[in-house]
Amino acid sequence: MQLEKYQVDEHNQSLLAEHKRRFEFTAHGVANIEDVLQKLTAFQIAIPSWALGTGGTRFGRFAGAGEPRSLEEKIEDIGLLHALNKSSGAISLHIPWDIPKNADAIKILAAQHGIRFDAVNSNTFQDQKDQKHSYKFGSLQHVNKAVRDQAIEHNLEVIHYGKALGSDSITVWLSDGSCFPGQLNFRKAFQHTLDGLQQVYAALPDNWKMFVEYKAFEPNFYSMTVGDWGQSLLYASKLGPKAYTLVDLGHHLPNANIEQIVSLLLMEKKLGGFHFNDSKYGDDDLTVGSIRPYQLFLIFNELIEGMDARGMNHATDLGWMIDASHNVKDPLEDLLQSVEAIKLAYAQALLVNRRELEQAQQENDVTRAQEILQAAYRTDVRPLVAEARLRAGAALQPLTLFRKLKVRTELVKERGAKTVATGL
Ligand SMILES: [Mn+2]
Repeated sequence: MQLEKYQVDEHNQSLLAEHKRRFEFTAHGVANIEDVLQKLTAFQIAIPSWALGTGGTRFGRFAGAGEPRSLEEKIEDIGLLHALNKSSGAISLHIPWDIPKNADAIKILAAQHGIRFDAVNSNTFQDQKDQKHSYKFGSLQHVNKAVRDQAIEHNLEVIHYGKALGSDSITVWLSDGSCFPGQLNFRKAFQHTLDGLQQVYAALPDNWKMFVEYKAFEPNFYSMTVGDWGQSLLYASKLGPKAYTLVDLGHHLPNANIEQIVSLLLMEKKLGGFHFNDSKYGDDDLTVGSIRPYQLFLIFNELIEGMDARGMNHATDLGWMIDASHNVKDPLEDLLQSVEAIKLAYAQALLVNRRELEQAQQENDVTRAQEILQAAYRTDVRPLVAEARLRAGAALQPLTLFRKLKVRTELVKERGAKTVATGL
């Protein structure tokens, strides 16, 4: 299914008068409105190839209908999202779930939808069919060199596919760790992992980045070999200037101050990218902004503060990706909601009066500092995000249009009701 421009135009026309009223009301109070709109338009969020089908838990998976059956159909799905919101112009691929059989053809297809290839992701947390050695006891940390070599070889293969598609970064997330005290020699596990990452790093093309993603627990529950931002930073620092820490919002212990982590990583020039999702308990992979929207705003507040301090381009200097799993909602609807939540938090953070906040901090005026942040957070920025979409040729209300056009029904007609996408 492909969205036609006239369908978007008709939708926008029907909502235009009401939108204009709302936009003018909000825009009135924003001094740098054109700058804000320009930044919102430029800001694109990569959609993970593994999140276009229904996810599952370790207890079960209840597949949806009309799920994409191939990489081509996944790109088609992201093309639909991008046509609706003009904010999802990138895809993040997981190898080996989505190996491009014909890279040139895939590249052309993606370009037709205005989509580029963001970070490629390796997978040494599962055993693949016909794989010689098992990752049951880890991959790069493994006590057996043959297992480590196999994991390194896989990462090199991922870089190979990424190069063919025009990607410029690899995300390495390791499930390595231990479930019981005594199982692992922490120091040796770290050293093996570092050695493996160094070999992968050595194979990076000049313009590539390597993202080292950390996670506090799961699937290992006693120790994780890349368990927190300190360990990730340690690896990234030892690896070199092309290696960065990747922050996944769901990969912390409860109540971690993620905005502070972000601030300090930016200061150290070691924040590379982001995996957006939301959670109540752990790595819940829920819709972005569905549980803790204020935290998301505070994170964006630090991102903007830190990026501006270093003169970074908000849209291009960090990797912005969603990493979520959709177990009860339509994945495409969930992704539309997630992208919207990210842009709302970004827009709110762009409204923070930084000069006044700095002054309040200098004067230890705690009340004023809180008021400044919450004034931005409590602004209804939905009309600003909608206006940026309108100017980019997207729908004023992507989700409304998605439902009005019965996109999922169309996809079920094309693909069938019993399709299961590869992925989580
Ligand atoms: Mn992640």
